[in-house]
Amino acid sequence: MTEEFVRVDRRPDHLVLTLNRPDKLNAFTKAQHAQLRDALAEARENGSCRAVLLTGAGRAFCVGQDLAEVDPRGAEGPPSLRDTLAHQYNPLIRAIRSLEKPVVCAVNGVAAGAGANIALACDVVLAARSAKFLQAFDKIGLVPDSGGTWTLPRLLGPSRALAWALTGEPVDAEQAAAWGLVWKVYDDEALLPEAEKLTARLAAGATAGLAATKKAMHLAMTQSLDRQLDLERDLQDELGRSHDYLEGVTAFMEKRRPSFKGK
Ligand code: T3D
Repeated sequence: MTEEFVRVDRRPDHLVLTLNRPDKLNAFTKAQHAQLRDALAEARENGSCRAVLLTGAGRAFCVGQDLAEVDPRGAEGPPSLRDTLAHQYNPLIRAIRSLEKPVVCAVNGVAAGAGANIALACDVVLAARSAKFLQAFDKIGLVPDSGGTWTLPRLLGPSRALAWALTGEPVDAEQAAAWGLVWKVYDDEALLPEAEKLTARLAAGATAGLAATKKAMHLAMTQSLDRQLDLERDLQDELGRSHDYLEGVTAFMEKRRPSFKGK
């Protein structure tokens, strides 16, 4: 039987994906990457899935690359990190960013290296009070990857982002929230129930509107106000003809809760 390095729990309208190599703090291997890619493809293709929750099993969220798998001391010399990024980390970040459904990340413990930057690529990041974030790339002579050099200056500003990456200092959950890296911090035992609640709420939302919001916010990082105003006009034009817009306005007028279909 194939080992389950990513546990997939299928709820009626969302998926809960749990990185599942707790004895190695959920460090990424090729096999774990492949399973996460498959799970995200399922999330993309399955119309009844309207949100995703990503978390980790055990005391860590994820400590990035499994360094034993890419050990440069092996007989064949250093592995091609170009290939690792091109075939594993970059497609993963692109899959999270381009998914037209909200991705919630529940950072249940330490998030290091690519593990930190994968968490920060998600749409809503929640953290356990005991969680900590560290870039860790400085310790092994690499550059922050998994989108870190793009995401961190945007989230933190260039000065703080650079100092964090250069020093490799851990940032605890409260500090991460104060810096705007995470949305909310919960006591450890409350994190998963709260993350499940939020994911279910998002899954019941107006999915097309949420997807358009995600797209617009990401594009805003690289576009002028003029282009962004045009984009908002175009998205609103399309969404204004959707079932969920009609339902949302009707529910408001009728003073009841809307029943969105995600269309
Ligand atoms: O392919 C490429 O390299 C390019 C892509 C790079 C992407 C990256 O993510 S590079 C960054 C890789 N990550 C790291 O450098 C983090 C390394 N880990 C640590 O610094 C520490 O483990 C932590 C500070 C995160 C946590 O420390 P602590 O004391 O809580 O736990 P620990 O005792 O160090 O680790 C527990 C176990 O997990 C241990 O295994 P053992 O000895 O009990 O069998 C440890 O070896 C293992 N582990 C932790 N991190 C990794 C790992 N095993 C493989 N790879 C790891 N990254």
